[in-house]
Amino acid sequence: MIIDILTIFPDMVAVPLQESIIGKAIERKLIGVRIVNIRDFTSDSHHTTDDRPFGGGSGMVMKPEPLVAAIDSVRATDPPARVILLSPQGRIFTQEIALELSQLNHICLVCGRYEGIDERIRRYYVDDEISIGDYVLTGGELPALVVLDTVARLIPGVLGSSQSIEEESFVGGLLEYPHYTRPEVFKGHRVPEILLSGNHGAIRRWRRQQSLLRTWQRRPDLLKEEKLSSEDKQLLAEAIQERKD
Ligand code: 9D3
Repeated sequence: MIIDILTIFPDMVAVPLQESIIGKAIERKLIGVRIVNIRDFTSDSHHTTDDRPFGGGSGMVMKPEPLVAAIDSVRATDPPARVILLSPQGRIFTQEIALELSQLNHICLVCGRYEGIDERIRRYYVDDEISIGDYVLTGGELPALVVLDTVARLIPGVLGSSQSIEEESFVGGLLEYPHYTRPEVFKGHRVPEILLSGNHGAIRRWRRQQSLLRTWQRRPDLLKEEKLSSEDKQLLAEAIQERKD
C-alpha cells in the first residue's frame, strides 16, 4: 500500500513515521509512505500557499493551484489513489473506516491548514473527507498520522501474526481486561491472586468478567445485549453484585 501525505509542514509528519512499528513497516517495504511538500508546487517567488477569502472575513484559505498540482503529481502515479481530505467537516474516523482504507492500494492524505481549502478543490479533487473527532486542532497533519497509524497496523505483516486474530473481536467489542507484570508486590499493592494460580480456565473467566465489567462501567454504549452469551450475562451480573473491580 502507498500512502501519500500532502502538507505544508513535512517536518511535522516525518519524524513520527521513523519510529517503532510504522518505521519498521516502511523499512521492510510493507507500506510505502511519501511526504509531499505542497510548497514545492508553488510557482511564485514567495512560494505562497494561502490567500485572503473572497467575501472578506478573518483567516486565510489554502490556494487551489499548488494543492491541485500536488494532488495531480500523486494522481499521476499508479495505482489510482483515493484522495482523502483531513477536515473537521469529514466523517468521524472509526476502526471500521480504517479497515475499509486498509483494503485500498493507494491513499492520498491531504492535510488542510488555515481556515480550510478552496471549496472547488474539495468538490472536484477530493474523494473522501475524514475528521478524527469533535475537537479543534491547528491542521490536518496530526489527523493524517492518526489515520496512517491505524490503517498501517491492519496491513498483513505490520504486526505480529497473533494480533490479527484478536483484531476482529475489537470492532464493536469490549474494553480490555487489566494487565499486570512483575513484581508481584509493587509499593504494597499485590497482583490479583488468581493470575498467579496457574488455573488457566479460571484466569480466562476472570479476564472476560473484568472486560465485561469495565465496558459496563466506562463504555455502556459498546455493550450490545444481543452480543453477550448467557455465560457473559451471568459473569457480568456476578461482577456487578460483588463490585469486583
Ligand atoms: C477557527 C476555525 N474553525 C472554526 C471552528 C474551523 C477550523 C478550520 C481548520 C477548525 C480547525 C481547523 C484545523 N483542523 C483540521 O484541519 C482537522 C481536524 C480537527 O481540527 N479536528 C479533528 N479532526 C480534524 S481533521 C483536520
